[in-house]
Amino acid sequence: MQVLRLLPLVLASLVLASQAPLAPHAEADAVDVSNEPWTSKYGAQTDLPYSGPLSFGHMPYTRCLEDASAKFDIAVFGFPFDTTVSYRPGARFGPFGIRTASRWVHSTIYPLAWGKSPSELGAEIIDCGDVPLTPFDNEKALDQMESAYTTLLGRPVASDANATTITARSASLSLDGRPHPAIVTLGGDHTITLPILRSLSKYYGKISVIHFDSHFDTGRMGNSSTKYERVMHGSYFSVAYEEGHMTNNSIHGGIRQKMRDQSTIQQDEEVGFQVISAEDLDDYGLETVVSTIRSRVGDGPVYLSLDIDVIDPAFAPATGTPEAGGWTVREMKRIIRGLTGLNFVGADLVEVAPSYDNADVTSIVASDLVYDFLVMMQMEAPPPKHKGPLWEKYEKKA
Ligand SMILES: [Mn+2]
Repeated sequence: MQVLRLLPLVLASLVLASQAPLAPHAEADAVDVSNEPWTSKYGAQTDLPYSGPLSFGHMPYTRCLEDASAKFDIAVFGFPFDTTVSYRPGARFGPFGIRTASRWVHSTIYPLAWGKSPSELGAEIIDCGDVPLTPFDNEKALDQMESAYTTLLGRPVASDANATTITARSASLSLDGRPHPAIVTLGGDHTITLPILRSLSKYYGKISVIHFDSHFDTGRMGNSSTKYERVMHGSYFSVAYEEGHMTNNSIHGGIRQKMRDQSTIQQDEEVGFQVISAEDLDDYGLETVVSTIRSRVGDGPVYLSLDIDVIDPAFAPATGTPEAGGWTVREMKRIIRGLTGLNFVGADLVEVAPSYDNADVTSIVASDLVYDFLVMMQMEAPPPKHKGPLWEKYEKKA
């Protein structure tokens, strides 16, 4: 048996030995590629939008937990975790799905609405890869997420404290007065926000949360629950609040879940939230929604958490607990633009479960919203309106 098992290795070494005199590639350093057929004719081996290794928006990819050589001000970080969901599983494939769709949102190009791309606003942004989270033990996985997040938060930033909006903001808000990287996390089910808030509060104290979701996520599990049954993707905010990581100034947007009774709202208020419902956007308009969110969270450290199910399932069906009657992608993007300039210290986009998708539509939406986060977190104020013929006619002052 032993011999049979070793046979392929023996054969391979025989092949290698017989080729040894013919293998000049040990001297690859000496090869001048400029004279080779490809480079002399076509130049660099560039990646096309649909080719190359998988990183968010074609940004540099480093496994940051094991390699501290690449410095960054903002990191994209994957938490492939979905073992605390109440309905459809599959969000462990969210980081993969979002990165795959992000091939088209290259970080060096920009839309009219922003006028700037993520990579031209000063901050060094890289994709730090995914955290290898156990799918077999939630207590351990939560600790792995907190350890990984705290590791990146503790890394020195790439830019001087005053050189970029993101580092200046971090230095002014952090308890130690030093700038710390901002992390945009790709979920994962929504429970990932709990270890993130545990980690952030160590660096910034209590955090106010802007939470876009069709669900409150401030539920409480019953008294017969075990310690880790209490932590699931509809209860983690209550756990985070009770542990002291959150202020009393958090706010939800896009809520439309069905409730049993008013105790849901009461419990929600007890852990520091106000509610902007999905329909409030129709009744009060975009500007009022934005100004209400801005004044609610104020000047302290703010965390942005977006469950893709805040978007109507017509646009984002691939998620664990879809709810009809949500915001459009364009409405969501405009609200996010309106929040520019708040003191964001981190953000996540969660609950993308690509196996329920059609034509990658949900992952495309998610990757575009992450792109928006990367611009929004770097700018000081919402971008002005597009100055086209409509602006000329209706807004331009004589
Ligand atoms: Mn939700």
